[in-house]
Amino acid sequence: MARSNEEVEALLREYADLLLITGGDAFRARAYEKAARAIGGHPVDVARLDEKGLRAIPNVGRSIADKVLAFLTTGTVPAVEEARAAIPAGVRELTAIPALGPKKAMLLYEELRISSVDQLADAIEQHRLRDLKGFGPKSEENIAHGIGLLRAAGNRIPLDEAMEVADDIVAALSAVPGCRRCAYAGSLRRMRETVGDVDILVAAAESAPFMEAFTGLPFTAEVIAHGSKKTSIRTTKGLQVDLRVLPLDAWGAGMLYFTGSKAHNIRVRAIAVRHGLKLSEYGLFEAKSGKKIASRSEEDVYARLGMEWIPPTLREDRGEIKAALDGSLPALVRESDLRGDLHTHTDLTDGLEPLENMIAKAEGRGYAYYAVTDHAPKLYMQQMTEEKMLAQRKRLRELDRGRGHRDTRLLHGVELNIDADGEVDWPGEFLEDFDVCVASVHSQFGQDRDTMTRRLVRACENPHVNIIGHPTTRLIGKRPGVDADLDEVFAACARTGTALEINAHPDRLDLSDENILRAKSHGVVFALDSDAHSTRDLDHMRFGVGMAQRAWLTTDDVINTWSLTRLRRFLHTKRTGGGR
Ligand code: DGT
Ligand code: CA
Ligand code: CA
Ligand code: ZN
Repeated sequence: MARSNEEVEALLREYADLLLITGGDAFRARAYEKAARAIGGHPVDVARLDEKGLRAIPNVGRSIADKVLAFLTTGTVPAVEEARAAIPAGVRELTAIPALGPKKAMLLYEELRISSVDQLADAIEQHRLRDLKGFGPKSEENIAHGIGLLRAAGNRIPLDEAMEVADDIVAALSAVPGCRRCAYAGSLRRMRETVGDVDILVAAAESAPFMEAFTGLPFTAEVIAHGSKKTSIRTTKGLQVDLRVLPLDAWGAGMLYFTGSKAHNIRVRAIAVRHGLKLSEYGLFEAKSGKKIASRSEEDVYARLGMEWIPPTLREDRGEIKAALDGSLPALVRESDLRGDLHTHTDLTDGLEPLENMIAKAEGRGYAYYAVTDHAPKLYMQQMTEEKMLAQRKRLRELDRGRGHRDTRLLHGVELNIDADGEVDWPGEFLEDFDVCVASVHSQFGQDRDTMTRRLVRACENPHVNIIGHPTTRLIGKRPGVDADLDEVFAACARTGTALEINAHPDRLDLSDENILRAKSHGVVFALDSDAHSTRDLDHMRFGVGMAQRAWLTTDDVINTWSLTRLRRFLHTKRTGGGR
């Protein structure tokens, strides 16, 4: 399983943070961070590797490999334990606040004995930070804003983390004898971008064996409530999971009820009432006689209310009930509809794996085409040059030529940087030889609304820019989206034939479902991209598909579900001034 890679990644990241907090060598800390990223994205389970195998991972040297081995064999690493002992846990917690680096966190602890987010919020309220060296009224304001963001994310968990836990639990409970059905419901089944708690349903005659198995799971840290109908636990990562066991005959009604959303349920129930019926988690009943009419499957229940079955991603009371009654639900885009990925990286810039690995994985996903879009030079850390780009293109064209006609066609692209004025890295003469150009904001996120709007519109007006990457640049729970008049940007995209990205990385999910809906109303089309930096990241697509479905998108709206011929025509039309 990939879990040990993740554990090692978390450990090395923690160590890097601890090094920085204690004022250690920044270069060394960065080395640990790079190794953490490489191991987190490594396709092979590190628990299966020896010292040599570990050191073959990029950015993993001897001393790091030794620590990883110690961790995998003994569960602890002395150097990490020492660093942990030197710093109160709360100080590291402070570094989770956007706008607060490790050095400042340590200073706050040393000078003011602040070791929790709550204490820090109090200190800001009392203006106790502004007199510290390196702080001022402005930094108080920034940190207060960061605390607000952290708290707004609340205890909600990113979609991918919740999904992983849920998949594991469903697998474990499905193996318990007597299990007739097992699935997750709730906001996770609806693919909301964050999840409050995970809701699992089991259909079985007896509940006790499932409740036992559930509370005995290896990552169950705490049992919150233990009953025969419902049991709740908290995982070691702090996520709450509710398990409900119901009779097989009530499976459909139970799934419908616990999938929600609450607003959807309320509307469905109102329709039941109009038919003289009563709907609960146990089934659909005649109000007068109490006779059961439907309960076994969701399809049955919806059908008896005169509706088509409604995909869970639509169940947000955004018009889906009316559409289901009219028989006009959209044919939602599915992951299997995707014919390619138009935004991916390799180790030529900040990706973790070479071109060949990324392509092999793309083939494995059955793509008809695959674009490599490494970073352009204005992201200075990546040290891109025209020569490197051209060398990559040459290599990619060779690989593409040496292939059969059923293989994935390779496209050479680039991820440009939209600078403060809306210009991009290279002039048109250089850009016109790329198959596809993504352009994204990677700097100066804090520009005022007018400037940011003009900046994005300008990028859309560039005839070589095909796709605006992660359009708002938000990081869920960490960084808000940029301030811009999005309606104006969306209108510019529609006018110029520029696609907007639905970035499927679970930290981004950018555009969000609501913004996709708004953009669609302007007539925009979308590119659903992984923005992969490793082969594993290519599988993030499912989360982007969730957002697209929540926004009612069909294959007509998503350019990378189109045939290569249609896609090329779309890309070409803008360049030749066709617009739309
Ligand atoms: P979350 O956990 O905050 O991400 O969101 P949900 O939607 O998973 O909410 P949760 O876990 O509280 O409840 C799961 C589903 O159960 C919810 O989507 C709809 C249903 N449900 C819960 N409480 C009520 C209620 O009071 N009325 C109705 N109609 N449905 C409810
Ligand atoms: Ca839930
Ligand atoms: Ca729940
Ligand atoms: Zn990218």
